[in-house]
Amino acid sequence: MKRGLPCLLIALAVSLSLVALLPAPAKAAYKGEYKLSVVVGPKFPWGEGATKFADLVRERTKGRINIKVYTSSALMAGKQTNEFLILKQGVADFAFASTINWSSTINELNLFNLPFFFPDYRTLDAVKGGSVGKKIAALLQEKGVLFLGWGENGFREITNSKHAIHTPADLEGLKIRVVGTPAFIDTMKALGANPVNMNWGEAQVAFQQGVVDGQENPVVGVLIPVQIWQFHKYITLWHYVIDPLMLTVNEEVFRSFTPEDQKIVREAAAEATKWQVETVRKGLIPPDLSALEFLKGKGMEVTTLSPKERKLFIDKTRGVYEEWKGKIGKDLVDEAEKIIGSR
Ligand code: X2X
Repeated sequence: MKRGLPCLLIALAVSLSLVALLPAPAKAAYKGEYKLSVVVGPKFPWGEGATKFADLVRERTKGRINIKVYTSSALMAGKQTNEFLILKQGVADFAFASTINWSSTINELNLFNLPFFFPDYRTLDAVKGGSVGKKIAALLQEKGVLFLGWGENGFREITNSKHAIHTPADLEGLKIRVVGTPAFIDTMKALGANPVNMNWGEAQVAFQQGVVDGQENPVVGVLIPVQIWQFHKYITLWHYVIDPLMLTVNEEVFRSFTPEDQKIVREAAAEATKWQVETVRKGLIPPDLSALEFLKGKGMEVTTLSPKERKLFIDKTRGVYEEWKGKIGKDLVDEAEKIIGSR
């Protein structure tokens, strides 16, 4: 028994030294911080969705993947249409991005900029969740960006400080701020407005200073967070364009994660985007129209277009629709048209 102990100690020492000689188990080289880009501020449902995703990932990977959310276009010095490039180049690792801001780089995303194309949430969900959505995800992947989930900014409605808009004639000559994406300029011009393109950061100052007469953005996604009633009294619910968000990651970054962590990232993305879409639609779907009531309570005059009035806008922008259908690719638009049904 007494001779057993030294033998055991020797054996232990030998095995320990062997362990020390073995190479460390393969471990992914993770960064201390992963950057997630968002165009708007942290208090918008869009920014909150990004934070929720980052928190879920950090918590479930026990801090292995530490995502920091960079709001207000901070990673691209305010220039929102550069966001896809900074993600591709690795300046950002993740982005929760609007299709609008990426559409000048990825032409097919102009599908969502087609004027008066998506009539409601049902058709939007069918397009995103079906073959067209898959094609868009594949397109991004071809360019080195992995799609993780659809969020939403919302249907974009027009507000202004001058008068109620019922017909295209009411838009005549109004100076309207739009994102620097060609399809928006074309649509506004076709409607007789005077479009001015501005980055989001400058746009908020322009509303305050009355440099523009109006703008277009979603009610819960943007107009309530920026308290648009302080600057514009009139809003027309015309649903002219939908603004989906895409939660995405640089593919190389994603591949550097272990399979276990990749699964966590995907699940967190599904959860955060589901929550974000629900949040941004709240108060906008009958019978709960509390978001619109809220705007009225703030003194805004809310105009809903009759089908006849809406048709006037559709007719005026038909040329833009056809032109952009050609630019986007007839096949993709045909496929979406089929899913949507009649326009
Ligand atoms: O700039 C806008 O209007 C905004 C915030 O909605 C987008 O980024 C598309």
